[in-house]
Formats: sequence, structure tokens, C-alpha cells
Amino acid sequence: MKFIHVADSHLGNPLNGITIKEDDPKSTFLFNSLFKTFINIIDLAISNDVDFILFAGDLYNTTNRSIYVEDFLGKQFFRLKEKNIKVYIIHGNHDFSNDGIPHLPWGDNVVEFNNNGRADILETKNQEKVAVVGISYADRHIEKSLLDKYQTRRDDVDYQIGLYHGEVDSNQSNYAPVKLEDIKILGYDYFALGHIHIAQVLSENPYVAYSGSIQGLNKKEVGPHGVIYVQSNQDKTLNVEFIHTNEIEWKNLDIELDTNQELDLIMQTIKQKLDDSIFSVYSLNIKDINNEFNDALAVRINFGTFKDELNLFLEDKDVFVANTDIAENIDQEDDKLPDIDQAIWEQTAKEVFDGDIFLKELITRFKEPEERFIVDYFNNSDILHDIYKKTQSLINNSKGDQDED
Ligand SMILES: [Mn+2]
Repeated sequence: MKFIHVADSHLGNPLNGITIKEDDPKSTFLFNSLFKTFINIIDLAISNDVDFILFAGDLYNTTNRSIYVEDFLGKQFFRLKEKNIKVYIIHGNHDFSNDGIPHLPWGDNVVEFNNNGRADILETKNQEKVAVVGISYADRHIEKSLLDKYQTRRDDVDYQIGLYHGEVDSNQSNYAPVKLEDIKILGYDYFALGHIHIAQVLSENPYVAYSGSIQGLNKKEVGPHGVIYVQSNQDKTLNVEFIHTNEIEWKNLDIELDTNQELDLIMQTIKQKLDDSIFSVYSLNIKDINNEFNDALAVRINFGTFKDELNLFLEDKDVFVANTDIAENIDQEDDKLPDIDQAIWEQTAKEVFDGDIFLKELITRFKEPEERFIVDYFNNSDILHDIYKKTQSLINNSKGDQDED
């Protein structure tokens, strides 16, 4: 038995932080990179002559798919059909099935699981019998575990494989929260997870794993991404291998330099530090070597214009700068407000962010189902921390302005 575990390909994802410009080769490359990554996976399946591919949810980015995505997917599935490779799909929170939009018809090599929990049985090219079970999200949010719909391990097959989209061992979640122990009790040979975008093997006996997104989708998904390639051995144990498929790679880089020198020199210094052995999308954290950050540069970084200047300067290199930030310098006393202001800011920030004032406000403002993604976006501690940091830096900067007046 040979198969590939794929999850979270998010086809049609708009590439957060990247502005696409018309008639620009780099923009075109970036726009196409996720599709190219997907083709890499299909190529991998064909060249290894696998028996099947699993898609563990979030195959496409939104339920409202473009015809381009539809057509692309149909063609790739057809390539697999020609090679006798079966495709198993469950839907996740991004491509939940109750959206009422039918997709273009797929070939008979594609099995799309609904939520009845019925197993599909296939025979591999080596005459092994495999049962595959999966449950799709009908709606965007699933508050309870879906595991009770998964039948326990059958004894009339050589292998039984599960597909599941959700969060493992989290206390509270809108994404079908499930306990690792309960997955193990099912007795499946391999449990293919989707939803968490960072690849991780949660258990080896039996195998329970997230394959992660096929390519980083934003600045939080740094490093190589890909799929899990699984092969069975004679004794029915499994060989599990992580294979990179990404065409571009997101990277974070701290750069320390003299921000008071000529702009050309600043950009030249940055350029030398960027690695383009694979097309890289950078988030740069810039720090002044003498703790005297140039005011004009700080303004351009805060308004997001510096990264545009950088991208023009980096035209001949396989890199794109998606974010620039000023590195926080916690031991720099100058950055703090006067004591009493600082105390009031900290108290207020605590109420707004920790006390959920911000989220509650969002929920009252964005009530419609189609606006729900806005609340979902901000309901994330990293994003909230980002806003906290940006607010603090804006307050600190305006303090500086007053001082100069
Ligand atoms: Mn996802």
C-alpha cells in the first residue's frame, strides 16, 4: 500500500501580505505558486504510482470557489484517474459542504465523504484490502467531536485509514475537538488529520498525524511545508516520510543595521542577508545597531511603504518582502510612556484584549453568516497581540511627535 496524506491546500488562498501587480513576473509566480505546489503533489503521486491520495479538509480556501480553481482541480483529479489513483476527500471549515454550491463533476476515482461515516473499500495494486473512513464538515463550525461516527477497526481488511479535520487535545474549539486517546482506541492503522497547518506526528503506534498546509499561507507558516508519504512494509508496519512540496517559503529574519545611513546602503545590507535558494517571502524585523532608529525610516515602515521600496530594489532576486517591522527593544526606556500614562495604557489594554471587549464588539458588529470570517480572523491570540503591539507603537510614536512640537 502506498498513499499520500494531504491537508489544507486552501486552493484560491489570496496570499496574505502580498500585493499582486498585473504584468509583473514575480506577482504571477507568487499567484501561481500554490497551484504549482498542488501539481507537485499530483506529480509525486503519479511518479510513485501510489494507490490513493487523502485530502483531510480545506481543499479549497472558501466555499465560494472560482471557476479557475474548479477547472484546475478537475484536471488534476483526471490525471490521477488515468493512472488508477483514487482520491478521498473530506471537507473542513473552509470548504464545508452545506454551502449549496455544487462543484463541477469529478471522475469516478474521487470519493467525497459526507457525514454518514460509511467506509469505502479499495484494493491496492498489491492486492491489499483497505478501508477508508472520513466525515465532512457540513457547517463552518462543529462544536463536538465527530469521532463517534467513525466505525471501529474492521477485521476483514488489511488496513483501515481515517480522515479527520479538527483540533486534537484542545480544551475548547469550534473545530470538532477530539482527544488523541480516543483516536487511538479506534484502532486504525493511520489517522490523517487536517486543520493545523504545521506538520506534526502526534502518535506513531498507531500513526496519527497532521501533514500541515502544502505551502505556508502567511507569515506564521514559516519553513518548508508538504505532505506525508506512507508506504506499508511486508509485516504491515508503515513507513512514514514527510516530503516538501512548497514552491515558495515564508521566512522571518531579524536584521540589525545602522538605520541612519543612506537608504541605498540600508537596502543593500538587507539584500545581502536574504537567501533566495528557494523563492522566499520575508517578514523582516529591523533593529538599529545603535538603538537610534531613524525617524523617517520608522514612519515608512509603519505605513508599509518601505517594503514596497525594498521590493523594487530586490527586483532581480527571488525574494519578496511581505512585512517589515521595527524590532521591539524592551530594555529601551525611551520607548516607554511616562509612568502614569503607561499604567493607564496597560490597564486599558488588559480590559480590551484580555477582557474580550474587542471580540465582543466584533461579534455585535458582524452578525451575518458571511461576515463571520472577520470575527474568526481576529479570534486568534497572535493577531490580537499584533494589534496590541501596533497600538502601543502608535501611542509611543505620537508621544515622540508631541515632544518635538
Ligand atoms: Mn486549514
